[in-house]
Amino acid sequence: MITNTELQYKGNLFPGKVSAVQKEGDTHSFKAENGTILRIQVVRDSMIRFRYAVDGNFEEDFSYAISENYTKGYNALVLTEEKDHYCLTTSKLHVHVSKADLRVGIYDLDGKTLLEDELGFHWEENHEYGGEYVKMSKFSPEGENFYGLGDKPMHSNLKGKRVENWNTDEYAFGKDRDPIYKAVPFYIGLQDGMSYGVFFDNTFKTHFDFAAERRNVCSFWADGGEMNYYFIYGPTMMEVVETYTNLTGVPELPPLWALGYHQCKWSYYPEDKFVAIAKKFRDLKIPCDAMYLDIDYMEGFRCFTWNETYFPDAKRMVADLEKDGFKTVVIIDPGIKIDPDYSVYQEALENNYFCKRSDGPLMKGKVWPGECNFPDFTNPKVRAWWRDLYKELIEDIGVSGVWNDMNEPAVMEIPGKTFPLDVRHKYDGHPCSHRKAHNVYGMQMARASYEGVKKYAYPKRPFLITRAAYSGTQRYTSSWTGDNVASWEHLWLANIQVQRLNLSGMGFTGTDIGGFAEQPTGELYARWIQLGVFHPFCRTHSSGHHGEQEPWSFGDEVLAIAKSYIELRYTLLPYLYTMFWEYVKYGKPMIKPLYYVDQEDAQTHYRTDEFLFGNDILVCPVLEPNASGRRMYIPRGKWVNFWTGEEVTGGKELWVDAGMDTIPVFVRAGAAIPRYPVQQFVGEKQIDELGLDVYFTEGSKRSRIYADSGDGYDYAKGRYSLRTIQITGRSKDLVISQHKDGEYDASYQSFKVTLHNVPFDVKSVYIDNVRTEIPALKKAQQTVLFVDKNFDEIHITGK
Ligand code: MIG
Repeated sequence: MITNTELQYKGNLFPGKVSAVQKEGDTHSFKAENGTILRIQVVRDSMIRFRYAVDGNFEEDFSYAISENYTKGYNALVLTEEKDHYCLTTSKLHVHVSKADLRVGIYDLDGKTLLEDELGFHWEENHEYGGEYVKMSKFSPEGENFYGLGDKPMHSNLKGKRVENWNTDEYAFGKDRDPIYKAVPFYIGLQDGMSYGVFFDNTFKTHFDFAAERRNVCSFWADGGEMNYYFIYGPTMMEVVETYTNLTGVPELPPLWALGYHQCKWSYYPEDKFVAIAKKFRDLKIPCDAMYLDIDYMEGFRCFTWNETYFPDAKRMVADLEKDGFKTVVIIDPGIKIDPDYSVYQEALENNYFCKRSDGPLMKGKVWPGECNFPDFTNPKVRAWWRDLYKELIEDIGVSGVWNDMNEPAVMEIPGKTFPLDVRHKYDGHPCSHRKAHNVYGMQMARASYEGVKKYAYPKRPFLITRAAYSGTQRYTSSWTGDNVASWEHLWLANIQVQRLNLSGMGFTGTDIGGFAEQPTGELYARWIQLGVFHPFCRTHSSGHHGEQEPWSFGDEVLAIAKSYIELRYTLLPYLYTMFWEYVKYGKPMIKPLYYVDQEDAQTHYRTDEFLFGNDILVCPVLEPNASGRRMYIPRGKWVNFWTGEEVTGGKELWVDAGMDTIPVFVRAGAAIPRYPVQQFVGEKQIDELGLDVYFTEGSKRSRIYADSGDGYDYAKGRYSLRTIQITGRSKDLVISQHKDGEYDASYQSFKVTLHNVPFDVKSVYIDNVRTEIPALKKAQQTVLFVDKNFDEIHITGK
């Protein structure tokens, strides 16, 4: 393939002059003289879809990425004809199509350029497989920055990089290694205070060049399929990410326990070892909600079996653990052992569920069980069968969650470490080769698993985790970043990858805390868990043969640190649950990089380390050994050091003290942060009182608190509670008001309100207009009030 877009005359083909325009509903078709058709669909005023067919024949419109529930509809759509171009106008955008060559330009209503074709759409015929390499190039102005693209383990800002998407099992991947496990062909451009997104919904191997090859050109192309992309206008990155997430979907709310701490290692067998690890959590009073079984729990690595020597009575064990507050999560891989006596193998074989090579033989490859065949998860019948295989694990044995691994798919001893490209797939009625299905294989496996866990856990909520993914996989499962390494550089990467995945719609994500390969020093483990408790998914995991990796494996100092940070996470569960709800409801990323938080501040554009956890907690991990603190950038606005109470004004870089037991954390002035007591697991205690940490601000700010029963589906019938807390501060008074919505009545009856950084000595407190006596309240000292949870307004005045 000619990847060098500059070589336009060496085999690249281009559309010709526009000869006809046609309108059908929300879509305009521009037909060129040489037969190329461009279809422009206005999905929303701010989201335009572009599809090209070189010979006028479009594929049937089908996508695994797009959610069934995305928002469609526009306020305006007008076509006008100018001298040298056509212009489509919505209430947010102008789209120009050049009459001479079908090139596209997108502008805001003031005429400001958002994104213009350079060579625009072009293609090269693929003589080996048929079809085309479809290509697109855009001008990229000086100073443009690029973000997004899923799990790329490299600097947040992709400017100057060329990357590709092809799900790959990349054990111990390093910085800048590409591609790795996930394929998210979505990027965000940021120029001149304006953000837009491009989602190239093409499951073939896709490539992106962010002004790497040529300074002022950004290009993307695919090894096959259609040039089919969505342009998403901001102008804020928040709108871009929310729109992309709405388009590709969100998960359902997870069970609350899934937001607790999880412990995993590739060596937790047999039963007494597994159970002893769990027991040690309780003995040491380190909160933990989930314990994982890796591949050794199976009989010879056969999916849906148990090794009865190691686990003689799985049902009893799972029930015992459950009594002690632990959920059991088990791994399931795609490779099915070739074994005529194994029922899963027999069923798949009899029903023709395995993938085949193009000439007919079954796709065969070695994985942990030895030689395997592989279900074709792009066949809906296979997915239904796979779903039902979970009955025993979930309904009978009582397993609560499923971990899908090796689903890139990964195969040993085959060049390329995956299926050969000729392997055939059903692709839900659009039969194709592995070239097209590769990047969705893992997603469709996770989807089938999700349907199984959901069906058999009902009315409880399902929990899943996957390694491979394509855009939209977040609808079914959480994910982790794969086989990282116990190194400081990987801690830096872990932070970036979770931020990046959050901007790529895949928010429920974490890393193997401490590193999967090799062994962390105690200090590295401590620094990693300090970061990991601020990731939506929080699990320690490591390979079997690199030494122990539990919170207590590194001596007392590290144990105390790990315990206190896991406890901190448990106290923040109501805050974390609320941010998850905002993700599900609005598509808001839970983790927000600084360039997302304040795109107009150019200081943020190359920042990698600082991020917001939810809306109001600023976190910046320490990424070096022997540090007593670090410099970090504080975004604009007023912030309070979580540990010291010191107030800082942002818009600058600061030194922040952070000895080994401290990670820099700041809370936004005006925030109201709900807090739970420490529990050893979700549901251990009845919550009698909800903590509410209120941080004074001059002016006004709102926070939300979402709650429901934390599992099950009652919330869908209105049994949730949504509180909006508004803080309004002036020099001598502070008003905390509450708006309530929903029918869920939490167990707690009162709030324990802690006031932080109130700048005056308190004279009086009125709760719903009734004066309340508070013992001697002084400025700077934390004031604590106990208030009925249904209060409407607390009014505090100063002397
Ligand atoms: O080839 O199941 O990324 O988390 O512990 C290794 C064993 C297979 C890779 C996963 C890792 C898991 C391991 N798996």
